[in-house]
Parts: sequence; structure tokens; C-alpha cells
Amino acid sequence: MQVFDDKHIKNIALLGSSKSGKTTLAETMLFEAGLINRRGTVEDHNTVSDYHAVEHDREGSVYNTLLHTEWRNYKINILDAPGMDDFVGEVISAVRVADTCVYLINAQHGVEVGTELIWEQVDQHKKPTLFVINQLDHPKSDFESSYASLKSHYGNNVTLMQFPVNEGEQFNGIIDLLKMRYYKFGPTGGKPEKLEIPEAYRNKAEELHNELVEKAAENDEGLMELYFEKGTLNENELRQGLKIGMMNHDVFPVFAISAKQDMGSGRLMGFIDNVAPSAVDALPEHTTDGAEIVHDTTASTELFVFKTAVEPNLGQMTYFKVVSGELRPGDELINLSTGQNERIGNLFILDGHERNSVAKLTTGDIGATLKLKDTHTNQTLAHAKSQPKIAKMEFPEPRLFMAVTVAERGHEEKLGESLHKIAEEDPTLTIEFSNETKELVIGCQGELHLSVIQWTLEHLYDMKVTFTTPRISYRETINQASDSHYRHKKQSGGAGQFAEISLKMMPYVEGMADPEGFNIRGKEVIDLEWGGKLVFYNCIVGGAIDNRFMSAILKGVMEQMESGPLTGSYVRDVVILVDDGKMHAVDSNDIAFKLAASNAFKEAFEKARPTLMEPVNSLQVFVHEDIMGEVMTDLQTRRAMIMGMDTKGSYQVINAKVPLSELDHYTTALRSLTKGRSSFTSKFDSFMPVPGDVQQRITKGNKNDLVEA
Ligand SMILES: Nc1nc2c(ncn2[C@@H]2O[C@H](COP(=O)(O)OP(=O)(O)OP(=O)(O)O)[C@@H](O)[C@H]2O)c(=O)[nH]1
Ligand SMILES: [Mg+2]
Repeated sequence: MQVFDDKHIKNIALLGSSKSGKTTLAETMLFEAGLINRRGTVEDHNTVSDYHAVEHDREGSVYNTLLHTEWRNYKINILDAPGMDDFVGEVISAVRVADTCVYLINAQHGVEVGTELIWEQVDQHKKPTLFVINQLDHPKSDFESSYASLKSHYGNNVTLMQFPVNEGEQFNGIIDLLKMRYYKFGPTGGKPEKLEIPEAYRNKAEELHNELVEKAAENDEGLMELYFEKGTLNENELRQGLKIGMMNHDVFPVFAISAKQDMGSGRLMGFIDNVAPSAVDALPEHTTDGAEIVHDTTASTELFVFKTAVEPNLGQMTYFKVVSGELRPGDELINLSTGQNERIGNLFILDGHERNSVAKLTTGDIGATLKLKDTHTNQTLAHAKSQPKIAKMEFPEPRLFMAVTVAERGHEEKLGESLHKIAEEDPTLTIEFSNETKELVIGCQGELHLSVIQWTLEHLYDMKVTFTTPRISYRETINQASDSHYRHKKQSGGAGQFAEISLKMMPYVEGMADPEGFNIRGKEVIDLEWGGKLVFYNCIVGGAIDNRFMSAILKGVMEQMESGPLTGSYVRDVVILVDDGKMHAVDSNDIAFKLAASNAFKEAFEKARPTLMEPVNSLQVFVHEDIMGEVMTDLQTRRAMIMGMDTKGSYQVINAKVPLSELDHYTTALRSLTKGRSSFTSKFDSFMPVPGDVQQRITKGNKNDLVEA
């Protein structure tokens, strides 16, 4: 395999909404470059990129797959990312290591919700981006309105590079505004004839060419002067200006292609080779402290691990980008997170599951290796311990939580282990055993993500599992002050038990002062593991209860706090003052005081207008303005509080707070309500009191019915 230097390496991520044609374009690029001699299709399950069985089942991408082409002395590393927002984790890793984002727009739809969501990732890193309007051969293709929707979302930096001729089923040509040529394709696409621009298109092409020249000149003073002098720029000057503009997010060139018919992909690759930033001039990586890492092929080796995957029969494949220095097989590196040494075995360039060994990878290049001991996504491998760690990727909070149980008894441990292995490769999967509900709960991005996790458990780990809606973790608290007096007395043969307690209870409010009128002898403020506080005062006067019983009394209180009187949920935000009681010289002991405290707490709690609190999530819904009304109506049926709205192009962003119990299967509900023209993020916000009728319904049942609320 040829070794490429950093001036001849281009790292691109294929991004865009679901089904825009990313995988088809990747296949076409490999074909154009001569790496494959037959193009597979997503439907025939034989593309190089979608090689996983689960991708064949779905007929769509699930993983960020690494491929490459070698094209006119350049190596293009391609990261083909999935479009479905359930797989956003894979998009995040693709964007992170890409130097240019190749953003596909489906010409049937223009900018979609999926386009918008992925844009957040691109915009955050300000990665140079070009847009590709694809599917121009489709009968419903509409280039002009797709281009207009790009402009309305991403502004005037969106700049035409090409426009189509005979759009729709007759599509067979592109007018290129940089080359000022007409690229005419035969019926099977591939290499076009390069012709003079036909008369009918000449005026339009001239006008758009001038706009392109102006846009390119704007990015550089020298070019601006040249432009004023000559009234135009030549091809090389144009490339130079466009490159500077792309690097600054001031120019987003727009291409016109049909990936399926292999029309336009060669020209697109030519532009990537000649204009998109090479590894040597790409945006710098950063350390965890935010410092820029200087691109230096002679510096000590440093790698950023952006992905790991267990490949059947091979073991763990580790994907990385060389951030500085060079890497060779046999190099000894240190994992800066664990301090462990790692020896690099073979170095690979990947095309889906095809591996090719290489002798060296230089700064900016992307590759993979097998069988590292203990290295995971987001970690840095470096030559020396003193080198800086590279900033981590941040992944979103889960949007869907499910309780998981294994069909076969006795396989619980294996289930936990398997899930942890899957989570090592998938940073958007969380696993937690809830002490509260005694359930193993996984967090993921949505039903599709869940179905992939289920598929992986079944097919790769041989485990049949069932997912159910997890029980809701409620909280109990009080609304007014109360008191109680409880005597525990037991005479049974030998030693008896005696304890008497009098206590006051009041709601805890953040920042409240100590209550007045009490003789405070001790105070404990307990930050409860399940949120909120317990403030416990010892206000005993005249030695009514010995100090030595105080910890037993607190234990009795905590027992009730862990299993509240209303529903058995955790209790929070309560102040307790133990202000009187009685002891017996012989019969009083810790157990007696614990029991008395527990019962006194319960009595006082029931008199203090107890309320149930439910978890409430903050929700952000992205929805096309046309269907905003339906989404709002649906949110109202879910007891949502609308906090505000923003406009983003033709999309609206609704911010709301919604009880978790009302968000069951919201991913599916929203998708079907809006026919996929929407998305959302959701994360825990706070606990809030449940409405009276809901509380009545819940407290009438027992603990096991809580989920029905
Ligand atoms: N007519 C037409 N169809 C296309 C074109 N490109 C892709 N398709 C079709 O669109 C569908 C989706 O293509 P993919 O390549 O899987 O799209 P993708 O963007 O990779 O989709 P995800 O990975 O699921 O996000 C397939 O049926 C393709 O055949 C094109 O240029 N023209
Ligand atoms: Mg795909």
C-alpha cells in the first residue's frame, strides 16, 4: 500500500439526513477511483460501507464506517456516517476526525430535520463544509428549491459551484462554474464528456460564475486586489480563495450529483483533491486544556482514538487519527488515561471490513489497529507520559430508557457483561442498575438504537432479552409542618423494649435558617443520594433521651426516607427536630429507639400534607413549521409546560418541560405524528409535584403499579 504524506491526505465525513445517499456516494467514489470494479447497492446488501449484518437488515447505515480512495496522487479517507439521529454518536466521531464535511442534501426534500441536527455538530467544530445536492436523477428532484432551502438555513455563504442540466429522469449533465465547462454523461454515468457550455445556459453560467469569483475574492485581500485589477480570477486563484473561505466557514460550495447514476462524483473528488484542506492545513486538534496541538510530523507520536469495534473472529479494532508525529507497526505507546503501555501491531487502512496493512501513517492520517490491551474511545495514545491528552468528544444524554431482562434465568451476569462490551463501543449507550426500582436500565437514543442493541445481543452475544418501560422513580415530600409522638413498648418474657419520641417535622427549603424556639444541641445536614436534603436536629432538653440513642433515631428516620409512607418511593427535603421523649433504665436500646423514630416519622409525615413528586424532563423538539400545531397539541396531552420557542430556518424549536411518565415511546410517537420531519432531545430536569388526581391514582395502587401513572 502506498504511503501518503500529509499534503496528499484528505479526511472527509459523508454526512446528511437519512437516505440522502451517503453510502451510495461512498460506493461510487470507490468505483470511480478503481478500488472496486462493480458498484454494490444498499438494497442488495453488498456495498463496501454498509457491511454489518444489522445494516443489511435495516438497509441503512448504523455505524461510522472508514473507507478510502486513492485518486490522482491523493488519498481520501472517507467516513460514511449514518443519517438517522438515533445514531448521532457515530456522526460525532465522524465529524471529529474529518477535515472536510461533505454534506448530502436529498434533492427531493432539500434541508430536512436530520440535516439541521447534524449541522449542530459541524457548526460546533466549524469544520470546512461543502454541500452536495444528490439524487438529481430522481423524478421528484428539485435542485432550485433544495438550493433555496440551503440558503435560507445556512445563509449567503452557500455558494453554487455547479447546476444540473435535464434534472429528473433525464438528468445527464452538470454545468461547472469553476471550470466553466459542461460535463455531459452517457447513460451509465462515469467519465463525462467535457464540452462548451450550451448557448441556452451561457448567460446563467456567466452570472453565477461572477458570483463565485466575487465570493472567492472576498476571502483574501491579495485576491481582492487581483479581482479589481483584472475583473476576474483564474482557476487557481478561485481555488485558493474558495479554500480560505471554506477554512473560515465563509464559503460552503454546492455540488450537483447523482450518486446512484455515477454522475458528478469524479468532479467532486477532483475538487476535494484540489481545494478541500489537506491534513497539513486542517484545523488543529485541541488538548483537554483547550490548547491547540501544532501539526508536526517530526513531533512525538500522538494518536486520538475515535472509535473501537469488536469484529467477529478478529477481536477489538481500534480506530484512530494520528494527531502528531508518525506511526509504524511495532511502536510502543502509552495510554495516557490508564498509564498502560500498548504495542501497535499491524497498521491498517480500512475499506469497510477489508483491511490492508501499511508501513507508516503520518500526522493527520486515519487508520486502525487490532488487539490493543485496554484502550477505548476518547483516549490518547502517546510516545511519552508527558504529552498532553487530547480533548474528548462529548456525546448526548440518552433519550429513551428501558428496563432489560434476560429470557433465560441465570444469564443475568452475562447480560451485564455483554451490555458493558457493547457500551464500550457505543458511548451513547448507558447502563445502570437502579437500586430504587431493582431494574437494569439502559439509556439509548431511540427505538432504532434500541433495536440495534437488541439485534447485537441476540446475534453476537446469543442472548434473548426483553425490554420494558422502566418503573418511574417518584419522590415523596411534605407541604406543611406537623408533629408526632410515639411510644414503643414491648413486654415479652425477659427484657422488654421501651422508647418514646416526640418530633416536629417541616418542609426543607434551600437556604432556610435554623428554626427558632428550640434548644438546638446537634444538627446534621444530609445530602440524600436520591436528591434533596434531610436536616436532623437534636433538641432534647433535660436528658430526656440519651445522646447515645440519637444515631439509632436517625437510622429509624432514614429507613422511612428510603421507603416513603405514600408509595415506598424515596422521601426528600424534610427537616426533623427531635425535641422530647422518654427512656427506660433497663428496657431502652437502639432497636427500640429506631422503631419509635420510624413510626413517629411516619405519623408526622402523614399529617404534613404529603405529596408525590415525579421526574420532569426538559425537552427540545425540532419540527417543521407546517406540523408545529399537531406537535403542540400532542405535547399538551402530555402535561407539557411550554417554556419557549425559537425559529431556525423553516424549523421551529419548542422548549418544554414534560413529566417523564408522559414521554413513554415519545421517539416513535413524534416520528409517526410528523412523518419523520422532527426530532428531539430530552434530559432530566427536576422533580415536580404530580397533580392531585394523578397522585390519587398512584397512591391507590401499590408500588408495582407506579409505572401506570
Ligand atoms: N434516484 C436516486 N436514488 C439514490 C441516489 N443515491 C441514493 N439513492 C437511493 O436512496 C436510498 C438511500 O441511499 P443510501 O446510500 O443508503 O443513503 P444514506 O444516506 O447512506 O442512508 P443512511 O445511511 O440510512 O442515512 C437507496 O435506495 C439508494 O438507492 C441517487 O443519486 N439517485
Ligand atoms: Mg448510509
